[in-house]
Amino acid sequence: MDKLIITAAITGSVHVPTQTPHLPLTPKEIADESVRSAEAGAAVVHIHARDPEDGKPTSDLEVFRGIITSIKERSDGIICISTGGGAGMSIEERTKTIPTFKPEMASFNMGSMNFGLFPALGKFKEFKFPWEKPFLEMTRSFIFANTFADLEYICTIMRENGTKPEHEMYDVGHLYNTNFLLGGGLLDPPLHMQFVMGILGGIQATVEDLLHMKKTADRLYGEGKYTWSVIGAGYPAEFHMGTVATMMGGHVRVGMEDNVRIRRGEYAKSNAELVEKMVRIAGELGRDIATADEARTALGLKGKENVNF
Ligand code: KMH
Ligand code: ZN
Repeated sequence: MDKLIITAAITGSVHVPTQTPHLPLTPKEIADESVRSAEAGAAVVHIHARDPEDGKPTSDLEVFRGIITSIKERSDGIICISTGGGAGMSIEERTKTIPTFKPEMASFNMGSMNFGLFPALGKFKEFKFPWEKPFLEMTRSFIFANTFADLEYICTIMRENGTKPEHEMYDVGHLYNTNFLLGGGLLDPPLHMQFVMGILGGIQATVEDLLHMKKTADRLYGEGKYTWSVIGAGYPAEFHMGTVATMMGGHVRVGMEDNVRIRRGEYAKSNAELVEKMVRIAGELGRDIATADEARTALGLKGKENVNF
């Protein structure tokens, strides 16, 4: 089997600061956690930005610049920038990092969907920052919009800037949307996709659903003709899905964007701790871990020297 590519999704825009005291919020915290995760075995770090004052997801280019330049100075990990952004951001806000920084890799969300974060409201009486409660409440009526016009636009800017898309597939229909774009000549194979399992509004994190995603992708794109990774949202889904993907020859994403627990009832103290656990599981299953440069080759990336930061 190919070596396992581990992605660490460091902070995201799904969890609010109240959900764990360990969520990295400032550019320094996000960059430090990224460097430590890469040292622990992550070939890729997936980056969102947050307002340093209150941890609210932001699309501010200078905040992004601070994070990614600091990572690049200290690590050769692959930087995959989010174009999902945060709930309520426009498509322009979500994607302006691509022409600005020309990253090696960026996420690409493959369809519109409900994206419900509001069940977290029931778990807390008090919130650390005033924006958190209305943000979670708003997701009751939020549609994560990724229309065909948006998808075509993102295909164009990714291609223009030499950025490899990581296709986020939250449901089976997203596999078909992507195939439609591929058929229209808007994407360059081989594709790299990530099955996102367990978001409220998308397919759930069960082994049956993961197999269905994989079988459908094999039928559409050809077995072995694409690379794939998995996200399991929450605990224990992150490690359950990661274990199955490791056994099946896929790749894995872990990190506090998706899950804040290292084991039942215990917060992960860092993203590196989540990466270390995945490295241990892979070791027990006999799968070697890819370095960043091995992942660059496996994913066909343009290289760290060809970015604009
Ligand atoms: N937040 C995850 C469910 C993105 O940033 O573009 C998926 C994600 C999407 O990471
Ligand atoms: Zn993300």
